[in-house]
Amino acid sequence: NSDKSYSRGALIVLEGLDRCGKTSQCGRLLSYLEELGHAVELWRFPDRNTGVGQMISSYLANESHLDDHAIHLLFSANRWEKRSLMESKLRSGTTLIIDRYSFSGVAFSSAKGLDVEWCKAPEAGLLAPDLVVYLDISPEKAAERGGYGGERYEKLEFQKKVAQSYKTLCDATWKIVDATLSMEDVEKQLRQIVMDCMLTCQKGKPFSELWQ
Ligand code: 2DT
Repeated sequence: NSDKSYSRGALIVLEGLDRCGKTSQCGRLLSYLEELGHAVELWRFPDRNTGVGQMISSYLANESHLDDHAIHLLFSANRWEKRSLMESKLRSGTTLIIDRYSFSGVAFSSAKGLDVEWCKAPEAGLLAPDLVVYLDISPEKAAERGGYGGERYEKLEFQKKVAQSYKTLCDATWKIVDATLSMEDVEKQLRQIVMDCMLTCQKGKPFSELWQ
């Protein structure tokens, strides 16, 4: 039993507002860990490649309309369809870097006015991350970076609400990194935090599930 969890991979989640630099940092982290010879994969949610993911993608592109509850459950289903693969990867020693997870699910849907507890319920039983890094930037600063695409949620007024929702979700276990620092400084901090977490997991930290 303890043998199995020995040297398992780490489940690392990056969260933050649109334009916080999350996706670039995920890519940089992936290259760094690969160069060090670690088994590592970069995943993202929504995973637009599955059937459910395609429904989500067309919703985000404003090509379809769905009830707020219905789309929330699709985002959750999109994580559930990857759950068993996620667990087997981690058990086999692969570290997963995940660009958005259940916290995005709850932050974005509750920003629309859905009840937080209702939003959390379908996430219960998914694997809990070993590390959540929040790349912290104000919605105003993020908007100044430009490059909001045309997707449904990429508007300053809505991002302000999402920022509030993230604040209520954030707990003492989250690592907050100042996303307004230079790319290099953010990267440096991220590497340190991630290496610490990977070491803990290698030593046999048990898996746990959302949502406690
Ligand atoms: P990107 O593909 O640009 O990251 O944005 N979202 C994401 C939700 O509303 N619920 C979720 O569960 C997840 C994972 C955040 C996708 C958009 O979808 C939002 C931005």
